[in-house]
Amino acid sequence: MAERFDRIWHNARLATMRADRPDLGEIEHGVIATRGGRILYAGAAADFPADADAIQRIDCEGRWITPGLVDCHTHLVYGSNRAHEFELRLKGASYEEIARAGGGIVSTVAATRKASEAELVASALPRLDTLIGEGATTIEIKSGYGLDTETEMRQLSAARSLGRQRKIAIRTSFLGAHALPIEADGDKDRYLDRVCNEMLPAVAKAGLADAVDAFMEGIAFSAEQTARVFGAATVLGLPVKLHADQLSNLGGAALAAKFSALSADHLEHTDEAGAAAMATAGTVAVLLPGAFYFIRETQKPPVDAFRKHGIPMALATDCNPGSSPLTSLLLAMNMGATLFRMNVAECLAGITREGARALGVLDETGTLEAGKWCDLAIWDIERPAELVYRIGFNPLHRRVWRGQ
Ligand code: DI6
Ligand code: FE
Repeated sequence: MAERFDRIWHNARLATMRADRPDLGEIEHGVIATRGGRILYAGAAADFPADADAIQRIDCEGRWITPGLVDCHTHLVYGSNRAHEFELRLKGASYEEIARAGGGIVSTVAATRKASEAELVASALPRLDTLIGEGATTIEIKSGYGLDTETEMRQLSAARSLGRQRKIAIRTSFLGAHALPIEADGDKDRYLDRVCNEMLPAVAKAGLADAVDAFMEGIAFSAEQTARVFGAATVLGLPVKLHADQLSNLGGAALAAKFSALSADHLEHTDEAGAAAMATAGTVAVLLPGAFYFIRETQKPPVDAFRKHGIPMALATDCNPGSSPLTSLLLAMNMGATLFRMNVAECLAGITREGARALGVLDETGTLEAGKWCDLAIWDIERPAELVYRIGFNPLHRRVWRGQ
């Protein structure tokens, strides 16, 4: 008996984003068939039985289908916002000055500590729904606004809860080494003792983190301090990733590579040696043009060096209240193109295949391929470049998560 599919999308144009195909891996006359939430077929209509049986057949009327979008770097869960600091910056204060004056990350920490888990979930939902409204099917969410065991765990637990309240896959990262809490009184090493010996083991034991992140920067933690956190993560079997070389070059890319990090993120100040190390380690470069734009950086990440070394480039929102209050992957692509000169294929791969790679979930999602989850974004567009070219326009027709 011929197999029966749950659903078949036909009369579609596919941007499969397969790594083994050039450009977008386009298929002009395409079909996708799903069963049990997985893609069983994504390819040319000519190679698919015209009379295949399905519970539901959907005529896409020539619309484009891409993989569901992946936002591989967000700080989506936090208390309050920092619009008042934005006003200060408009009067001339810099992001680093505000941070050094006790504002910045630690002001969000104070608000996050005051918020209950239900409040954190409620305030994050509109941001999550905005991402979902553009076709996101997988997003990463970091902690890092608690800086004590209880609040870090509450943030991560809120992130997991978001994944139960919406049809989306959530990957969490523990970012205890994000900033120094006020009560640490300037003693970074003693705070990191707590991160490594208390917070990280508690988070790991509760199964609240899929990865461990750190902020390596003059206003945050040094290479040596970051290495301690990564060492502790490695002992617990958790993969690492790094906020690297965002405001200065402290060798973050190379350190991330040394620990075989899934990704190194930001990278505005990364040099050739850092890029070469990432290439050898297979570390993904996650570019965050929203933060570059919002804090009015001028030094761009070395996209040409990443291309030369064959380093996969992802794009993400970095959604956070201080340096990137951005909830649009479509706008992140436009900025990746306009500010960083990434091409259309790189931008689209950045929020699909390479975002999935940066989260270590490329075998599950990120391209249209048999065996993966059936995560789709169906678009009312004539050509894929429209997704990158428009500013503030959302042509999503339908989003499909795990076949539904
Ligand atoms: N780098 C960033 O851009 C964000 N965190 C980080 O490590 C900023 C977070 C904030 O300002 O609240
Ligand atoms: Fe970030």
